[in-house]
Amino acid sequence: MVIVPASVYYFFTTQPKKTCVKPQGGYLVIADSQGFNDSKLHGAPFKDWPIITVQKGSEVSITICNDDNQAHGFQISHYLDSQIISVAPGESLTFTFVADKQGNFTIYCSIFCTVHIFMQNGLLVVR
Ligand SMILES: [Cu+2]
Repeated sequence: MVIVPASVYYFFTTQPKKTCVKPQGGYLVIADSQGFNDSKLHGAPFKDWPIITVQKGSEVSITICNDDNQAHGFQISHYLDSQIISVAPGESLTFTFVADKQGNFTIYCSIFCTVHIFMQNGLLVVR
């Protein structure tokens, strides 16, 4: 059973990766051996990547696609950290929430994986 955090009002179960597309007006995060959206190549863990910037009060849709051969967690502090969310290899997950709190929130993989260090410094910036 998936427990939906209060601020997340659409939360779809994982689907085969074929369905993995950028949500309209939203954001696509690819998890693979290079981290989240090639975060390893963008200086992780010393630099934040990916960085998703949104306006406070806006509706934010994120699809996380797991292109790796191992499961990855996907959490956003405050917004999505009340449960362990994991996406199996070859699956994707889409969720939508209202960015109701201003600030910087860490996007991170929350389960053990071999590229964990490259998946700890994503950033959601709510302005
Ligand atoms: Cu991971």
